[in-house]
Amino acid sequence: MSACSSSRAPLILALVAACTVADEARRTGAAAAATLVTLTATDYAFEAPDTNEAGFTTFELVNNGNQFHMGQLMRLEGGKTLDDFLVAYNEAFRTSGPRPKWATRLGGPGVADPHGRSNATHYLEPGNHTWICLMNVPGGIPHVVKAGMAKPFAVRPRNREAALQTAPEPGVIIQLVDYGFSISAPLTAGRHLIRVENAGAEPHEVSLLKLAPGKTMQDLEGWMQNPQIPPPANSAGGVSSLAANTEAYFEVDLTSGDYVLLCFVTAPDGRSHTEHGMIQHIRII
Ligand SMILES: [Cu+2]
Repeated sequence: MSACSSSRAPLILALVAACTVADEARRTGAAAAATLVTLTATDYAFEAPDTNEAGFTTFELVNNGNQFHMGQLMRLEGGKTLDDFLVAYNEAFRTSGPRPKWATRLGGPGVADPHGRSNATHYLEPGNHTWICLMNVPGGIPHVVKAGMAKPFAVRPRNREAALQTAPEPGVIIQLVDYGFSISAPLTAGRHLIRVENAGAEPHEVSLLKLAPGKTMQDLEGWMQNPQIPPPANSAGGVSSLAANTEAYFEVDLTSGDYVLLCFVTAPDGRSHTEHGMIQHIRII
C-alpha cells in the first residue's frame, strides 16, 4: 500500500505533505531526500542500525574516535556472514592472498578526521552487508584486522519505484579510471553533490584532502612515505573503494585552497594506485 492510499485519519495531513513532495519530485525531476542513517565510529568499533530498507540511503560517518576512520561498505553474496568475512579477510591479509570474491566493495563514507565527519549515498539492494574500517595509518594494519572493526547489517526489500524517487541529482561527476580521475566540470567553492563512478577495471576510491595552509604536494608525499608524522592535510570526505561499474555520491563543502584527490587502493602489482598516478591536485578559488 502506498502512503497516498492510507486511510488512517491522524496521518492524513502529514501524508498530504509527503505526497506533495513526492509528486513534485516526479513532476520536476527534483529528488526527494534519500534516507539518512548515522554510522558512528569509535576506536575501534562501529555503531549503526542492524537493518536498512532498500533504496537510496545517505550514510553520515560520525567519527568519535581519536584516530582516522572510514566506512567501507561491503556486500556479502551467497548468504555469507560477517564471521565468514573476517576469517577470509584476515587470512587474505596475513598471506597477501586474494580477497574473498563473494564480498563486493560498494563504497561508503571516506576517511573522516578524528572527531570529524564524512558522508556517502548509495542505492542499497536487499541482502547481507557489512561495514569495515580499512584505515591503516599509522602502523599499516587495517582496523578490521587489528581490532575487528566491523558491523554487519541486512537490507530489506522495498518497492523499487518508490525507492528510485529519491535518486540524488549530482552537479559534478568524478569518473575513476585505471589510474586517474576525470572530473566533469571544474569544482568551485561551495557545496557540491558529486557522483562517483568507477569506470575502471579495478576497484577505486576517491579520497579528498585539503592541504593545510602553507603545505605542498611534496609535504603530502613525504607524509605518505612516513605516516607516523602529523598529516599536512585534513580529510574533506570522499567515497571508499567501489568495485568496477558501481557508483556512489558524496556531498562536500569546498572552501578556497589546495585540495588533492587520491586513491589508496592497492593494484595487482602490490603498489598503491597513488604510485600509479591516482593523485591529482586541484585549486579551489
Ligand atoms: Cu584507484
